Amino acid sequence: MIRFYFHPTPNPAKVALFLEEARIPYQTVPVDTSKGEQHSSAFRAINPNGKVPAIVDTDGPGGKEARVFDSTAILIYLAEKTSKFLGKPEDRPELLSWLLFIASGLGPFSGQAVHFQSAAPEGLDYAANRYRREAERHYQVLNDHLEGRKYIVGEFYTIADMSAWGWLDRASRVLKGAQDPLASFPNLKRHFQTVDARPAVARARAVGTDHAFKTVRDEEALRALFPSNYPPAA
Ligand SMILES: N[C@@H](CCC(=O)N[C@@H](CS)C(=O)NCC(=O)O)C(=O)O
Repeated sequence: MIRFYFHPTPNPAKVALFLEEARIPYQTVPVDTSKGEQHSSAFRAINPNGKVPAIVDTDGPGGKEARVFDSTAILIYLAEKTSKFLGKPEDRPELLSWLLFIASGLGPFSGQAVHFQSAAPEGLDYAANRYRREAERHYQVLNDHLEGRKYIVGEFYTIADMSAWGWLDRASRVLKGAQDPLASFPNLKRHFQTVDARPAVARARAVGTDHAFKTVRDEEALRALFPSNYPPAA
């Protein structure tokens, strides 16, 4: 059994998609990040970084319980465990390259673009522009790569496609104000639509909908989500 520590945000969404694609049994454990549940000592024992997603596999290597944190690590772990969505062995160098491109580039720059356009105080134009343009640059790199290709790696749908989907789903927030945010990236748009049409996506979108996550951005939420803005008193 997999325990899946979840909040309805892009990085957990990738893992929800994998679990639904692979049809492996799992139990969703809501972590309400706006209430600060990611900072509890019980959750930090599962992810010392205090972020979602994380999983606990009660049947990990050697039959022992294992924790895995960080969406890309979880995707690789589950793909290897199930031998699913890894593509061909000869495409592994490409798979790892694109997974890490998404994990260290497309994802974080998208996240910071959302933060500086929608959460940070007004007037930080330099930061907002930098992250938005870097997100666009990463979109362009992936768009160029997808020319003439259905999927990111080889001929098969892999965890790289799931990983990209998690963040591309938030393109309207990353490129805030754009009517059709992926219109300038036609290969990326086609790729997103291909993945988004999969039946497992609808199931992944339903994960956690039975839980009332906090949506209000009050003082508690701001302190929970952006603790570096509230350094402890010296
Ligand atoms: N590199 C990590 C990033 C995880 C991350 O930033 N998760 C966000 C949700 S998408 C989160 O937990 N935010 C709450 C917080 O930062 O306190 C991953 O890919 O899993």
